[in-house]
Amino acid sequence: MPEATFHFPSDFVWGCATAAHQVEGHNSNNDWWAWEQVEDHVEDGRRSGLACDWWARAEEDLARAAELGQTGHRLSVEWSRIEPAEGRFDTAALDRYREILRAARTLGIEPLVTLHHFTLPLWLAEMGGWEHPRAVPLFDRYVAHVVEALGEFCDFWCTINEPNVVVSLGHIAGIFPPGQRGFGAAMKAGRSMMRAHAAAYRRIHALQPPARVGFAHNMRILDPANRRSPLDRWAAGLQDRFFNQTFLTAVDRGWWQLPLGFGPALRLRKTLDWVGLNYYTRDLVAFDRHRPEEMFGRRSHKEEAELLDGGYGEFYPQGMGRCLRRLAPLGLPIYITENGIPDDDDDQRPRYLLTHLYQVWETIQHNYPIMGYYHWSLVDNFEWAKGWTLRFGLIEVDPDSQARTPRRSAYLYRDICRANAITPAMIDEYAPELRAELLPG
Ligand code: IFM
Repeated sequence: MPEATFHFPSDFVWGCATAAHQVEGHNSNNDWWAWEQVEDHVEDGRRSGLACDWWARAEEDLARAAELGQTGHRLSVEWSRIEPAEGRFDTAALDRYREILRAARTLGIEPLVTLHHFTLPLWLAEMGGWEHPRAVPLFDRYVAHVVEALGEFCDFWCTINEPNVVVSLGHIAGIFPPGQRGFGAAMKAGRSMMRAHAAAYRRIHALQPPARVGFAHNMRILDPANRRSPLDRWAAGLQDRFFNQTFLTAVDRGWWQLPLGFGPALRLRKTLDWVGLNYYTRDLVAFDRHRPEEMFGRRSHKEEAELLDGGYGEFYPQGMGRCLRRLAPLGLPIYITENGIPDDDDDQRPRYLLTHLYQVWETIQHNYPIMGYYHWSLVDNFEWAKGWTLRFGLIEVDPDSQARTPRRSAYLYRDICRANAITPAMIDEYAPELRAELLPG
């Protein structure tokens, strides 16, 4: 009997994801650039600097992606370049994005454009960022300019990347700008981001009726450290509801539902054509009454668990399937808008790719509408508060020399994209230790 080959649907999109501030270089007019200049804000003390020099060389890396068999690319546009001062729009910046998107199309790559990926223009950050009462109309106006300028090359939009991460790390943990530590402001910022999402959704459809608009939601598996402990289950449930559910409930039901109760109804329903999943890892949560600021939960991992580099979490492919199944009741097409691993020496990534994509394939067999997969990331890039310590690229980048070296998993991913399948030969070549798990019998 021939061995199983795991085929994906014929119109499945294969690509990678990047974000403007992490790859473009010299985005010096936003809140992240200002944040990086302060000692101790970035782990290795290094800054985004020239990043991957995409403002000059995006096309070169997109050509590499096309050679590697990719048919889609998720990138973001930088608000602070497009609107460097309130109400002043820079047509040269928009023209540069037009050039990049045109090049992607010419290479056979369909762009998915994110309108906000973590960074705010400095002028808006100085006014109070997402908490400012005019943040939503200002975002709406910026989105209108982008769609008018780029709509010729793009009708596939992601409004906001990971609002739950912005709120958790920027407004509660204080390790991303604006560096706050408190729930009140966090809830206000989160609500404002979801209202901005809804305004953008409506604006884009008004300007470009056939557009497909969604947002990218980061989901992390948060399981109780001890399933038999009611307190661990309670703390894990609380963290899970806040991180994984609040923002989904907002767009699904229109409720801004706080972790311990209900918030106001917002006009958010029916503002998604698709939903994006950014999945990476899992944590275990134990009750800790000394951590009210972390919803009484302490994160850990099992001693025997395989961990990812730099304390990024646990190698946990089943989480991909669990998150996809959790998104299914929304009844929307699902794209995996990010999934990847920090792995400088590429010793885990081939296995990570194969096991996570196997989960995607398996979920598709149950008729879940999963339409595409964007690996994070095409190239190593500036990893926010972790600086250059975490390397997520299929292609290694030396930020000093700008030299590119594809890692072995770039070729594995190429083979998967070209075959639109995972084959036994790929498993044998790139991760033979998975044979028993993926090809039993
Ligand atoms: O690099 C980030 C990206 O900007 C948002 N999602 C998670 C990635 C890896 O940490």
